[in-house]
Amino acid sequence: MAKNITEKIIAAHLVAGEMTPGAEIQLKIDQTLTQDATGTMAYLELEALCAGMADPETARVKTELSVAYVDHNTLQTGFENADDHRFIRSCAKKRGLIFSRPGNGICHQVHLERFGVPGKTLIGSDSHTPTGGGLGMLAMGAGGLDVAVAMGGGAYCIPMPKVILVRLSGKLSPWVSAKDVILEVLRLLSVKGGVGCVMEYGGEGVKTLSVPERATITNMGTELGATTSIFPSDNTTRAFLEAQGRGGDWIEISADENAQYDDVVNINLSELVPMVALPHMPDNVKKVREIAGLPVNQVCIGSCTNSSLEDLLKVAAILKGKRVHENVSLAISPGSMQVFSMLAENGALADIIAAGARILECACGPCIGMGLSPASGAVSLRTFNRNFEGRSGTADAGVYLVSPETAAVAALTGVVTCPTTFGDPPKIEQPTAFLRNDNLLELPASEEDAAGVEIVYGSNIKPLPVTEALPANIKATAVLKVGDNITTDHIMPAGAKILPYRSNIPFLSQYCFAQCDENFAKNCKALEASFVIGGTNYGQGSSREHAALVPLYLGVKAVIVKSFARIHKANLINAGILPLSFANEGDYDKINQGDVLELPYVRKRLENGEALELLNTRTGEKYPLVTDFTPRQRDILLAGGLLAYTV
Ligand code: MIC
Ligand code: SF4
Repeated sequence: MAKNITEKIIAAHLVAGEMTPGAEIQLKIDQTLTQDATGTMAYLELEALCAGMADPETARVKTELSVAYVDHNTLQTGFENADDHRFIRSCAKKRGLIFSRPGNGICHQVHLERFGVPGKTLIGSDSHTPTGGGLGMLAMGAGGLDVAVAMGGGAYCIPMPKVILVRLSGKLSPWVSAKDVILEVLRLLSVKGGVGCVMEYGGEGVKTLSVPERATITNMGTELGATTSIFPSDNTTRAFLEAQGRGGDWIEISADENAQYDDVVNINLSELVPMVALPHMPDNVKKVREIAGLPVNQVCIGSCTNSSLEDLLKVAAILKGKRVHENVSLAISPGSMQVFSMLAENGALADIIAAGARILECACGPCIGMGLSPASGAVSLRTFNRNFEGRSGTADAGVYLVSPETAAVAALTGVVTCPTTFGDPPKIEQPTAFLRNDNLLELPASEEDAAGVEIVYGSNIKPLPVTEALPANIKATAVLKVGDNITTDHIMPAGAKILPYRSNIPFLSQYCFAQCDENFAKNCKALEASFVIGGTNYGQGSSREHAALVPLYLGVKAVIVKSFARIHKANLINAGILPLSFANEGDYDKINQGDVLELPYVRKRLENGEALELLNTRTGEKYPLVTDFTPRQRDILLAGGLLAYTV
């Protein structure tokens, strides 16, 4: 039978399950990646798994390749980050992973350059892992514990996705770029339009896009809620890998001629114009010209979406010989050491500096609120992928997501400007050979030496929260009721003040849901058990499992919502928190914050595969719940989480 690309890669990695949309499938994982903000937790979990093995001292990762990156917590304002990095480094050395040192770049950019392989599966403890789809990989974001299990050789379980074909025709006009393509897809489909789906790109337009452009699109496919996004692997992919000195990794992958799709979205690249996502959601998309003239205070160029050499060469060409507007602060973070070195070697960096840009290190930086928080009420144009309220570190700043071209032009004019009105577009050449310098990559200890490597824990690393087997009944208070599209940034914020404590759940817990209710942590602590009530697409955004582990620590027993985002639902199950959804969405309206709710006979009902119901003790009403757990998920929940189930 004719297959699309997604089906081909899934079929080649299927360990168990049926390839019917919605049914659970188990996939063999070839590669994993972690970053430091989720990595400390993932390696604590890996260590817990290793402790349960026959010889914990010599246990090694079982994947073809696993890389531990440090790119998020690079502001070392205290000992915490440096200690955590030392811990991750020691785990990498002992367990057989490559360690990418701080300064080497953002995990997704470096992985694309140095490690991604068409046709392979990759999971990463970061939601933008689908960047690898630009090379034709099946690359997915996951919680840290799922990544730890995959490192240990375990399969990765997901619901079999639907596959949506995004058929590209035509060719991008001058000044229009890959970011405008994905912003258009977001405008069409919204931040929940991709839930349960893989976005597979095809059509004649594909060959007009370079690998970094494709990677911009697959990276930000995450904002659709998609399981992942993927491009074919073709001659353009081959040329990119050859230029990276990795031509041997190339294989061709394309969809069969009569491949079937669950849906089709048609995009004519020739018709696109520069686009912008307005505050505070990536799908709040308009044409740049509709907001032209808006004064801009800050421009940030970088992040895993738009920090490739190609992006920054364009930016340098736009800035060359000009001066950043006096009202604008322009900051640029190259995506990797490769990009940074090449900009330096060919003189583009000098053009950027001369124009008045602030150069940041190769890291996530302002994208995750690590510095560069805008002034109060400021307008910040960013080439990033998320503009959630408060994520920049300034609650009332307006963050607008744009292409590097639109960002660079605004940095010069001081107002939002449609770049098509700015004159000749930048012309750049694709390199035929990238500069390769692996000085900041560390190889693991050999198998013989590994036993002698000591794992170094710092005092900021606190034990994982304790879980318990699912009780017979649960009675708890609806401690918080929130609306639609709640992000994991709402549940567990990031930013410079909090990120250093990613391995310290008790400390983090003070900030849980602070943006929605500043008393959340206090209220939870005063209760024995609590529930959170939410709307649709609950838990979208970051893959951080802290958004499950912290509520677990605070005594949240179940999250009851209209619908979930995929990774967060998996993280809740892994943490042993029940993720439940209303069978009738209208029942959401019948619950007030503060109501005492009950899940009667929850354990027995789950064991027997019976439907669950929620009793509201204030009104006596009973609300039926969707109980669509697979037998594996059920067993994990009964055991009190994935660690308890596995070890
Ligand atoms: C993000 O962009 O929100 C992050 C920070 O990269 C997260 C991971 C994290 O919270 O550490 C993500 O996207 O998964
Ligand atoms: Fe880093 Fe931002 Fe990319 Fe997340 S979205 S990995 S914080 S650059």
